[in-house]
Amino acid sequence: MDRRGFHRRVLAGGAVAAGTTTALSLASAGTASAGPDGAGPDGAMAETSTTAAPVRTAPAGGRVRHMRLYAERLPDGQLGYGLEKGGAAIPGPMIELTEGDTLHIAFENTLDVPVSLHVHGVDYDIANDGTRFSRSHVEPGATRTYTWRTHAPGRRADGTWRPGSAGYWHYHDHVVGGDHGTGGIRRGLYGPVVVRRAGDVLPDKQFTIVFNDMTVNNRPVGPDFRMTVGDRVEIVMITHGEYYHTFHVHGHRWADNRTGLLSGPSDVSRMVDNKITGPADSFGFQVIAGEGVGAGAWMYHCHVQSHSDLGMAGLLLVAKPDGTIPGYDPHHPPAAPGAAAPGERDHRGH
Ligand SMILES: [Cu+2]
Repeated sequence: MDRRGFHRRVLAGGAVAAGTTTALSLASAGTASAGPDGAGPDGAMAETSTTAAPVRTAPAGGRVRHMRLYAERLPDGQLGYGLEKGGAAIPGPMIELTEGDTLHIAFENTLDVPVSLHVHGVDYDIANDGTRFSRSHVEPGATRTYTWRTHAPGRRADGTWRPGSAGYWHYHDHVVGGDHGTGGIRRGLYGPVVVRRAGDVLPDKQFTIVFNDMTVNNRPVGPDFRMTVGDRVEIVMITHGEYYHTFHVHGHRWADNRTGLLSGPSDVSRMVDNKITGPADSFGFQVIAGEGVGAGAWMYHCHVQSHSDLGMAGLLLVAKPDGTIPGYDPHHPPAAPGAAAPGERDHRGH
């Protein structure tokens, strides 16, 4: 394949982002509540933050939810998961839960080969594993309901603690092209899962970035993502394929822990802006777009130099409230206002 360089991103297509996430939100719009621990006094972030309103937080878990999911062939021959027929994308839809939730997924295989749905991080029994070895795959034309459960941290009888399900996880095929789903993953059958703890801070916008072999979201050049200064932006980062990478973001950094956020001034989590990641790893974090640094075309990329040179790079297009991006010379027309791209979720309507 012709690996085009970053400067030729103009060929990536008219849409700004491919990887902006279509989504199923089970955490839906949370309820407003007090700010997170460690939030500064009013005005502490006034220089760049427009998020004066209290943060929204994840509601209590314990719900039983149902959804439909489809495996489909995309027009370009790649494969994708989608929430409706004709709606598949790469990455697949973001699935959000709160610890304690149960999710039943009626999964229909519209492909001409067997496919499955295998998830990381949450609770499932062997009948919901999504592999041939447990006969939990789905034949062409068939539908199977997978059940995922989640739980909050709890004390075991021996006094030790069982961790909760909260985390940035992912799902993928485990059947296409072999018993490990290597062909399915390579062609795009993967997507993000976010399990929150009740009370976790909810983002305004979400972006999913998947390093899959030498592509980003199965595109030879990384997609661009649009946001506005002050947006609370969540990035879910997943890696698949054959290689190790490092995920780097310009101008922003995060805590290398479960949420990417500090719990307070005494939280000793290490702050990073570059994180090594290998096949099937996933992590996520939230940043305030442009906080302390302002609007701009902020790069994200793999920091293995040959990988970024070959196209594993894109832009966080952080606009001023008036929509302008200082210093940005677009190589292609911006997407229509409000147009979301695969991998993006917008909770604020801009
Ligand atoms: Cu890389």
